[in-house]
Parts: sequence; structure tokens; C-alpha cells
Amino acid sequence: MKLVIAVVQDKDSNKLSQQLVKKGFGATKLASTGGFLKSGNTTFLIGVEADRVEEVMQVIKDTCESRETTITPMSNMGSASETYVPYPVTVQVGGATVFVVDVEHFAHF
Ligand code: 2BA
Repeated sequence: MKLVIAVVQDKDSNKLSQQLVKKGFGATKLASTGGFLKSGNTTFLIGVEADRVEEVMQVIKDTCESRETTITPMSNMGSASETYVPYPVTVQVGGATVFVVDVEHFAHF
């Protein structure tokens, strides 16, 4: 068995949930926060038999869009020597960041 951990944008999470349910995959959604943008995203935990990992990957790939996001860092309001001019940074986010790990033991009581 494998555990697929997928970090997706909030905008894609409902659609991904629906697709996973439709295809018969069990999943848990966790509210998460990106370390770089510090904005909300969604982490899916999907336990799946090894022979269905590719199918899950395809569902995620088909559902999650890549988007550009521009952030402007907060200006530093400290002393004059610390002040800097904030500049917008544009980054490409997603479609999804996916990890696949081996499950040593699985129990469902
Ligand atoms: P964030 O950490 O908020 O990152 C959002 C986007 O910012 C990233 O998109 C990437 O394009 C950019 N970015 C991240 N770190 C950067 C850095 N040090 N310098 C410049 N640009 C940077 P994605 O790569 O699609 O990542 C989307 C989200 O997936 C991330 O949100 C984070 O929550 C998760 N993620 C990405 N890589 C990860 C990793 N190696 N381990 C755990 N989570 C990861």
C-alpha cells in the first residue's frame, strides 16, 4: 500500500475531492499553509493500493491547475536603516506537489 500526499491549491480542492470520490478513492483533506507564500492550501492524504497509484496521479494531474500568483512582501516599518522598498514577486503555483510513500502497516478498525 502507498500513501499519496498531495498539496493542492484551495481553488482545486473541492473538484479534486469530487473526482476522488467518483473514482472510489478514500482521502482525507487537511487545511495547510504554504511555507513560502504563507497562504492557505489543502493537503490530501490518499491511501491506495500500489497498482492504483498511477490512476490517482492522473486524477490529480487532470484536476489541479497551475496558476501565477503575485505577492508583495510587507514593508519593514522598523528604523530607517532597516527600511526597504517592497517589490512584487510572481511565482507559478501548482498544479500540485505530490509525494508517494510506502505504508509499512495499515489498519482500519
Ligand atoms: P508555498 O511554500 O507557499 O510555495 C508557493 C510557490 O512559491 C511554489 O509553488 C513555488 O513556485 C514558489 N516557491 C516556493 N518556495 C520558494 C523559494 N524558496 N523560492 C522561490 N520560490 C518559491 P509550488 O512549487 O507549486 O508549491 C506549492 C505548495 O506546495 C507550497 O506552497 C508548499 O505548501 C508545497 N510544497 C512545495 N514543495 C514542497 C516540498 N518540497 N515539501 C513540502 N511541501 C512543499
